Amino acid sequence: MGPGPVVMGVLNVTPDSFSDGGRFADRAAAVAHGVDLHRQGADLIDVGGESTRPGADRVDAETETARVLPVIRELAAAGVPLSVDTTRAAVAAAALEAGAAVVNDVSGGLADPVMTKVVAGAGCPYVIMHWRGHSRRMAELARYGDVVAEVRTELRARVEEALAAGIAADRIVLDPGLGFAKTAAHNWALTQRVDELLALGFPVMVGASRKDYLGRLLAAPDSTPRPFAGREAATVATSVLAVAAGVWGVRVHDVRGTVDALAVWRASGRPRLAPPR
Ligand code: PMM
Repeated sequence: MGPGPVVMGVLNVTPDSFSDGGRFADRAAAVAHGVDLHRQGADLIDVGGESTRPGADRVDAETETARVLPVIRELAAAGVPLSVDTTRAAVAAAALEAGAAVVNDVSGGLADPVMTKVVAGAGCPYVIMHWRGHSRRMAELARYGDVVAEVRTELRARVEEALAAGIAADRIVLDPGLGFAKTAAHNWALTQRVDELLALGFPVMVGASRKDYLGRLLAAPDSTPRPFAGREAATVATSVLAVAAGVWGVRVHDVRGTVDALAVWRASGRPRLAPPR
């Protein structure tokens, strides 16, 4: 894994993802958008075929595979580096076969007991995100004493399982899973104290892009959350602050804004944020 920062561009091939659902459900549009994000400077395009927005129902494995495989095949043929955003081992295996290079598992191996074996067999990088349950019941699982300590402990348990399955330590990336069984306050605590997750000794990736807690931060005076389209500047700020705090990668919809902001960060001498005291 390179030193980072790595920009992962989001490509949801779904009718219902929370901010771009439906836009790239058509294969040609999805492929064109993936190529575009790569040209804008994304290091990796993250192709997902199942919405994980809070409350979403699951799709079956066949539907998920049928959504992502043709897009992965075409983008891989065009030389675009890819990750597959899936919790299913069968989808991950098919995606790797079709040309994906990285598995991004929002369940960190919890949703499918075969996932870590597939990743171990492939020898590919594995993004282990913190997760407590499928989207339908995510809200009720957002209960913590100390969210950062609990996320760290739960991520460490996922790492142990991944290592036991044969995944090499240098293939593992951790992600706090902003918005997944987390309230806005939980998300802010995790971004403020990300150094405690970095202390686990693995590269950390953060996906704040367009998420609800940013919409709430920027809410109108009557408390109406800012719509998705108005959350880009806040997303870019969050990503740059995360990188300055030592995060290795960011997962974003607006690649150009993030790449530009990271160019400024680099040209400024890669300033680092000190951990909170
Ligand atoms: N968030 C979403 C989907 N996949 N993967 C990782 N590693 N981290 C995230 O925070 C994450 C993810 C949900 O957002 P989307 O619906 O915009 O894809």
